[in-house]
Amino acid sequence: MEQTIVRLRDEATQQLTQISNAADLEEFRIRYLGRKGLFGTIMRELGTVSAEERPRLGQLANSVKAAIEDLFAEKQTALAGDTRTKKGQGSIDISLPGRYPEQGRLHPVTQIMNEVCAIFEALGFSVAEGPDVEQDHYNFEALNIPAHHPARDMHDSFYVSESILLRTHTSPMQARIMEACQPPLRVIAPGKVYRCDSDITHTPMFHQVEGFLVDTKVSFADLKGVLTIFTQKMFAKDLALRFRPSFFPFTEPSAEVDIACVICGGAGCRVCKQTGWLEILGAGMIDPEVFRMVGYDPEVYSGFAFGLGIERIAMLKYGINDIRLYYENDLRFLSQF
Ligand code: 2U9
Repeated sequence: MEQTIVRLRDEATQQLTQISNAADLEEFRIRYLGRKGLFGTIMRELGTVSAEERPRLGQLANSVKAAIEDLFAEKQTALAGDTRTKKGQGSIDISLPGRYPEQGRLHPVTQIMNEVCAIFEALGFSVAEGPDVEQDHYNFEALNIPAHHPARDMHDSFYVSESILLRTHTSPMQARIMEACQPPLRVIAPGKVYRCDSDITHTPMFHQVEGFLVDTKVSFADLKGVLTIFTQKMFAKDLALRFRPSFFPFTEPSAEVDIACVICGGAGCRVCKQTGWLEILGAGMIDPEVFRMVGYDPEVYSGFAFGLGIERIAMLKYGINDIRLYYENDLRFLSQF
C-alpha cells in the first residue's frame, strides 16, 4: 500500500509538469482527484488495511493527496494566467474547471456518539440532554456524593462559583429526570463533561453517555443483558464480556466492564497491554440512597445505571492511541473516518 501511494505521487507529479492546457488538466483532475479517481480508490482501500497500519498509511495518503491538490491548484492558476492574457485578445477558456466546495463530514466522536445513542434508542431508551454548567447539588449531592465525601477527589472539577461547576459527568441529568418523573423509566444522557485532566488518554472536555433504567424487579441480570446487546452491536457479535467488582457512590453493587480485546481477540497485544481485555464502561445497581434522595421507595423500585466515555470507545474501535488527535482539527486525521 505504501509503495502504491508513493508511486501514485511520483506519477501524478510527473504528469502535471507536462500539462499545458485546461482540457488536459481537467482530465488529470478526473483521473487522480475525482470522486472515482485513483486517490479515492486508495482512500477506500485504507479500510482493508490492519487497524495498526491504518493511521500511518492514512496520514501518508492524505498528505500526498494534499500535496498533489496544491500542485494541481498551482497549475490551474498558471493556465488561468495564460487564459487571462488571451482574454485580452478576445478568447475565454470556458473549459476551465470550476471551484469545487470541499465535502464535509461528521467528526468521529459525533459518529460514535450517534451510534451509541441509536443502539440504546433501539432498546427503548429515551434521550435526555441537560446543562453543561450544573449545580453542585445535582452533580454531587443528589448522587450520594456529599461535601467532603472522599469520592469527590475522583473528580478534578472546574468550579464557576462555590455551588456551580462544569458537570463532571452526565449523571446530574439523570438525577433531574428521576426527581421530575415517576418510574418506569429508561433514559440515556449523552453530552460533554469536564474534568481538569490532560494526557494521551484524557482531555479536559470529553463526551459521555450515561444511562439508567428503573422499574419494579430490575436485577443485575437485566443490566448484563442490556450491556451484552450494546457491546455486541457496537463491536462484534460473539464478544466475551467481563464484569469486575468496583465502586461508585451512586451504584451498589458496582462493576467495571471489559470486552475481549477487539485487536487481538484476547490473546494479548500492545493495545490491551497483554491482558486480553479492554475496559469500556462502568455500571451497577442504583444505590437505594439515590432513590431516597429523589423520592422513590427503594423497597418498591430497583434499577441499574451505566456510563461510558465516547472518546475511549472511538479509540478502541479505530485503534487510536492518543485522544488529543480528536481535538487538533487536523483534517488529514479527521478525514479518515
Ligand atoms: C444516577 C444514578 C446512577 C451512572 C454510572 C458509571 C457507572 C461510570 C464512567 C465510565 C467512564 C464515566 O466516562 S467515564 O469516566 N461512569 O462508570 N456511571 S454507573 O450511574 C448513575 C447515574 C445517575 C441518578
